[in-house]
Amino acid sequence: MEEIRQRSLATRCIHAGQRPDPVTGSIAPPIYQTSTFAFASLEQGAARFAGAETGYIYTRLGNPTQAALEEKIADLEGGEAAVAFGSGMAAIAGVVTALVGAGDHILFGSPIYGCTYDLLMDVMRRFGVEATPVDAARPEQVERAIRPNTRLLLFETPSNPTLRLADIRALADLAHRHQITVVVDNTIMSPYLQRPLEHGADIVVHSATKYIGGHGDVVAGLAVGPAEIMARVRSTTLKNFGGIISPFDAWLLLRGLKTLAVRMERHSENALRVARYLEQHPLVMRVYYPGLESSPQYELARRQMDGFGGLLSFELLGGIEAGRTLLSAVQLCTVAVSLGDTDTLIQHPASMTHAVVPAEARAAAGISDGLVRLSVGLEAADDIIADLDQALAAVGRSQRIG
Ligand code: LCS
Repeated sequence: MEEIRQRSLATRCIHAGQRPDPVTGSIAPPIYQTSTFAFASLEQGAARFAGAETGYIYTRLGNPTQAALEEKIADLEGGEAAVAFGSGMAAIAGVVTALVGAGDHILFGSPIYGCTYDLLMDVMRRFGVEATPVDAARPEQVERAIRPNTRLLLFETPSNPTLRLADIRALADLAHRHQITVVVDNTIMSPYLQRPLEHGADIVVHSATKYIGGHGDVVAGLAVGPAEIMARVRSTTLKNFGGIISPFDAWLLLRGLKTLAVRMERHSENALRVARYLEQHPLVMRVYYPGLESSPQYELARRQMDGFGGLLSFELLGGIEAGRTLLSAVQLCTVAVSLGDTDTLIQHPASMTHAVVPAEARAAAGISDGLVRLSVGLEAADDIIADLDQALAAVGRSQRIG
């Protein structure tokens, strides 16, 4: 498939990893909804288990629909190989546990998705692995936190939920000077808007539940990186923890990826309009969106990303009470966690996605109790803005009454 990599990303979203089914000519990939595969002979079964012959054995060890998805995402991220998982957390846990062991140390960018924080600070600790949060936007702080046993640097850029950016190139250069593997969670951008491997990262992970699926109907995860590391992930943690993706969910992601380019362009366009609307609203103190010229990280965003994406967050005047009123007053926006869906979703990180992070750690990461997160969907931007406008008017009325 080398020549497909010469084509533009929008074309590759549609064509990468795809060839007509050799038996029927079906263009859409078949869903190989099977748990196991027949061997032609005892010898063939033994040869497949021994690795002497390639071919499928059992769906936890590999399946053609999963393989088609892995080939496509490896192409889009510009990596050698990929492994698909049953959720973003399975992908993160699968990569982390394949690469570290008792006595090792992990650095991670803060803020980070709540369950990733919990995995690193609680579960990994119980297996003898220490983890330290750092501000990945400050490479000098990251370098100071490196220990002789640091093996992994894991961060999101932009981060969930404050959209803080990290300079992937700068962090990869410094981590590699210390033989540290760099893992970037690219969930909030998708490969259409950012490809961390091009900036020196070693491994990319995704909650494919978000923009890659794109329609809010599947939970899945992906990891992309060097073939040797991905083979290790597949033959250790994927195989033995068993957090695989189902063939049907792999197919849903293949379907979602076909429209990734047009969706990300529309998400970005809508989110920029919403961010500009919120920025001028008297009840909004601060908007976090890397596409605003007023963002302190605007230059880095332009250098590292091909667009600004669909996620933003904001602080309301009046803190948590104002947030409660806003979330009760929206009509078109749905109060729900997750992000990257066609539908606009609004949520309150301190009580929802990041409730598992201790209050002091949330405060240190800049997640205030008044922060509201908005995943801007694909509806008409005017309708999203009109809904926020009427909900903010309700906040204004409640404050005058209060
Ligand atoms: N990484 C990021 C950046 C995420 O936002 C999430 C989920 C995950 C990993 C985990 O992926 P999952 O296992 O859910 O597929 N983020 C969520 C959020 O912000 N709201 O609900 C889930």
